[in-house]
Amino acid sequence: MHTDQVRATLARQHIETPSWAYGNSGTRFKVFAQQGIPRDAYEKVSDAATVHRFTGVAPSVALHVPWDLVDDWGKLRAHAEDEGVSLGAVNPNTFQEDEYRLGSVCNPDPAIRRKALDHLLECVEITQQVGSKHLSLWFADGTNYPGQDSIRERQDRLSEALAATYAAMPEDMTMLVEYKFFEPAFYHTDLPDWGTSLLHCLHLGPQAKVLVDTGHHAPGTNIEMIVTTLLREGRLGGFHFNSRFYADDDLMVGSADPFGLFRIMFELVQSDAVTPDAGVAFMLDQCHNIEAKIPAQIRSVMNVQEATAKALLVDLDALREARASGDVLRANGLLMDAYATDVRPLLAQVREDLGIDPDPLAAYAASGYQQRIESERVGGAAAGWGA
Ligand code: PSV
Ligand code: MN
Ligand code: MN
Repeated sequence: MHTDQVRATLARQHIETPSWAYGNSGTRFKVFAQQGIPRDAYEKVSDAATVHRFTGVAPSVALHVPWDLVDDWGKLRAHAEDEGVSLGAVNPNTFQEDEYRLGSVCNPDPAIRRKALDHLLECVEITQQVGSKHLSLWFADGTNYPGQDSIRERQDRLSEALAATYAAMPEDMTMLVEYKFFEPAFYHTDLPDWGTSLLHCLHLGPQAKVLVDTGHHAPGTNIEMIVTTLLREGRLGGFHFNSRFYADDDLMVGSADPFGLFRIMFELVQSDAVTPDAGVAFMLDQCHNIEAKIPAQIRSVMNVQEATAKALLVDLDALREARASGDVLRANGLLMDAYATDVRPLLAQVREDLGIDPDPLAAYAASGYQQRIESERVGGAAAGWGA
């Protein structure tokens, strides 16, 4: 692609940040409190808007309910608009109450399943009230021991809950169905992989799509293969970007395996799916346990941009020729050449095109925002986990 086109494409990218990245977080060993942490959903939205102001490509923020519960969703929406962002995917939470010990929508107890379904239906309403088009589902359901429950009946229960939720959605809403191969359940997870998610989505209808969280695969999984398979079926709903070394680490995307991120982006480029019009939602799903949160989100957005820029620079015409002639080394070399390109000057130009500072991290550091929130906000909230 010509550099001008690459610049224009990068300027149109849309990377959504998660409200939970701005709250205090940690591991099951310790939640570390930082200074200046948002005290409510309004302040989380303000922090997300700050990330957008310095990157130019993060114009929406995902919500988690009830972590982000407010009295008036319209008011939160207006606040977001005032801050120059919109409210994005709504993530229901069916994993943090005692009743959910044996699962939520797959629980053997019909009353608990009903409670979980009611929450999903409430979130369909909230999604409309906040002006979002994405309901994003992840379930902590599964079992710890063989024999604990019927895997098959749990699939039936899951299918029933998804169908009832889907039926309540307006036509312009997309249900994103996320999978994860383990944790918090350790023997089996009810939605462990893309295939199971896809089967449920196919059963539901065209408004149900698979969400690929890059941290939710076994080591060595070829994620870009999954991405392309779903793109071919028109069922790739979006991403939760993050990095992992060992488990669901939720580290900054592009930190552990920038080449893996590039390979995913290259598949998206070949399917023309990196800009919002392609209907694939780019979202971050990260927690910053020990690093400063707003700069970490800015860095993550930049990492996604860098991987995208490199993928856009692959010479597709030359690649087609190399592939057709069976020139394996040249084909691979074309990819590696693009990957080895320093795209930071190009991205600095993109930022100038967008009218923002070419160095987002330095500009944020110089802005005084961090000092202001640290002096103004006392008693910031935990992101949700370990609260
Ligand atoms: C838990 O694994 C998780 O990280 C999932 O990826 C969800 O998307 C996220 O939490 C928010 O519920
Ligand atoms: Mn996720
Ligand atoms: Mn996760």
